[in-house]
Amino acid sequence: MIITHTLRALVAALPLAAVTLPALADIKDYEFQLAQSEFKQGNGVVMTVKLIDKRSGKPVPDAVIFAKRIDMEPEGMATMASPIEALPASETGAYSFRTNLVMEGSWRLSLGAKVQGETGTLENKLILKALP
Ligand SMILES: [Cu+2]
Repeated sequence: MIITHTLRALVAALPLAAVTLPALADIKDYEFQLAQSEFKQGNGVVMTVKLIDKRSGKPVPDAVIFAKRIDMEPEGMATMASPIEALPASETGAYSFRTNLVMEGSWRLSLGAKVQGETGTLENKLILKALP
């Protein structure tokens, strides 16, 4: 009987307990940020982004970047894309890529990622510049 009563009390308390838990993270709490946004135009450009938890400002490691694209959409040339390859991480929460900025001007880096422990997909578009 005591056990039954305890269980009943626990079950009754569950909805309240759920309400008082800290708010769960949302995929919108995360953001990719460019470590640097200006590069010398040319081949072999290495770009680094940091994945930041906006609530804490801390870098987030081990994201799975399943989509990446760089193109000149900001210059009205969305179809002008360049090859882009992932490089090993240089530090925790940092993600690096090598590309060929074949033309001076503004480029758009589009990333799609899964964050460990979060549902949903993070999609960010970052603007960078290729300078002469
Ligand atoms: Cu172009």
